[in-house]
Amino acid sequence: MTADLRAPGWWRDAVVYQVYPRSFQDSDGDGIGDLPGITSRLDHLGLLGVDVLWLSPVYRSPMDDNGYDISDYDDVDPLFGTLADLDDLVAGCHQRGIRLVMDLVVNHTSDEHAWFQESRDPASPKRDWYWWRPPRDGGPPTNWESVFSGPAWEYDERSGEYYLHVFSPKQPDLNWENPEVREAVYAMMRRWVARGVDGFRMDVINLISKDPSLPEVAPPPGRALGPLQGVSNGPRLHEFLQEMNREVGLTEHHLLTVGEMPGSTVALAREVTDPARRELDMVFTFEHVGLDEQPGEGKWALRGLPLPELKANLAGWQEGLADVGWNSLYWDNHDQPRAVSRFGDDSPEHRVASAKTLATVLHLHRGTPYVYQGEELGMTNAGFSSIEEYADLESLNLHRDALARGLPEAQVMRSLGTKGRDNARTPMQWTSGEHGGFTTGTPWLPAHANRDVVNAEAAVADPDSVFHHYRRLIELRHTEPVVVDGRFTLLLPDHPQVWVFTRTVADRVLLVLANCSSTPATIEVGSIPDLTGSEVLLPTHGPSYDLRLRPWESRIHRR
Ligand code: TEU
Repeated sequence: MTADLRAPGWWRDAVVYQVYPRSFQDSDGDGIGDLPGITSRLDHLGLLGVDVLWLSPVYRSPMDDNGYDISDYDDVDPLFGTLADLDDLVAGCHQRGIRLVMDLVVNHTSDEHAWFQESRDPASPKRDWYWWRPPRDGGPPTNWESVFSGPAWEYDERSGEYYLHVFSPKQPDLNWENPEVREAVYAMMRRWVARGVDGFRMDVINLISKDPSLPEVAPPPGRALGPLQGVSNGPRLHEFLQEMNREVGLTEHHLLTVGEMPGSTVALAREVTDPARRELDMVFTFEHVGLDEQPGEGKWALRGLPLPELKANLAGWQEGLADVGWNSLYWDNHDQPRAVSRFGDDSPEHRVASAKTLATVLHLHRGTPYVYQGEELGMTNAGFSSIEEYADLESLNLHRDALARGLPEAQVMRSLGTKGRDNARTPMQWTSGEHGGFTTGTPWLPAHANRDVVNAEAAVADPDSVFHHYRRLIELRHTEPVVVDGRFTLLLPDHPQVWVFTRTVADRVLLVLANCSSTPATIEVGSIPDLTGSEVLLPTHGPSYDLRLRPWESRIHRR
């Protein structure tokens, strides 16, 4: 555990663990995870050695989007517990030296939030808190599409106007052009800081500034307009982030800030995370999780992912943020499929080694790594075969709309099985028992059948498990400064199977060798630095200096 977690830049050698409350641990038998459940499992995080817990939303919510639609920012939803339960969780974390980061969803509220309820009245002083616009040619004001299918505008009978919702109609977008909106958000954030939280993960934060002229966005030829075009990275983004930082005291209080920024580039991230500008500490890029889709066709248009493209993408971010700014590192979260099923090989033969190797590669990059619950066990995609098994509104809407457009159901189910968000949301697998020990009731999503093999109890008991590999990687970050600071250099960029790179500070060098494929791979002698005299760390297949790597074999050489 790092010594002083609230010193400036403390998050540089930290590892963050994301908890999706609905799926982590149920304590009252209603089949839905809750805050007392999370608190009861904190020893798991302590054993893993993580420094920060990022808590996905637990605020009051109608749960249209599982809590990313907030109706009261100052209260906990009864489904998850009470404010007192949240205080207990914060205290339980702090006792273990773990910091707690809240999810902050302020691009939009729920349509059931009091602000929006008032805003529905055209005469209300809060009318301008959201994006209300008259119809254009009898239809929506612009051709913008919602991320969750259909137009991004919803018609309101009462006023005869439309309101903007980039996500579901139950998630109206706040109008950040209005200074009262911004002050209300900052005041709420200050209340959470006063309550003892250690930072914020900011949901789609680059969407808070939109082009107020609401430009028409032309659909790319031959396909529907993609979501997020015209609504992100607006002209006042930096101004709003700097104002938020100043008004809440984000830098001053050494709070961790990570902004989710779909559609951001290295150049934008470099500006946003430049400490001198006082905006955010780091951002979540979407570039590497978009490489397995047909370019420009959206997340459901599947495509194989050539390893050189993935390596080049991460290397580009490493280089772009080498001198200024900071990276966040992730494979997984509650919106993405499981890493081992997506980038690895989740077959019984290769699951363990591929989960370890993916972890080694990610955690040895420069930046702050994020571990999504269950990733440390090598949990796999849900394996659903019928639409009835899905719960996520994005998946259900897609299924309905794609079938209506005439897409073959088999193709739609393949897309959902590969990319659907419920893949990451099945209950955490604690034991091999009923529902994986997640609940004594009926879980809101079924626990995966592979819980008899993939579960925390078995993983903790087995020193060769994926869990202990993650634990050692986290320990290595805390004890080996090169992991935190070392300059990154990608080697063999075009090799289709192996991921090889070095991290260097002065004469201290770490060389990472990883076969990211399910067949043996060979590295040519002379194409990488000499391994003689190096010490082998965290090998997946036992210490070795051989340049023929077994499927998913990886190791770190230290000199
Ligand atoms: O996600 C924003 C986002 O753009 C994507 O992750 C998106 O949900 C996904 O790619 C859809 O295909 C954030 C949250 O992480 C997500 O859970 C919420 O649904 C969304 O914002 C709205 O709050």
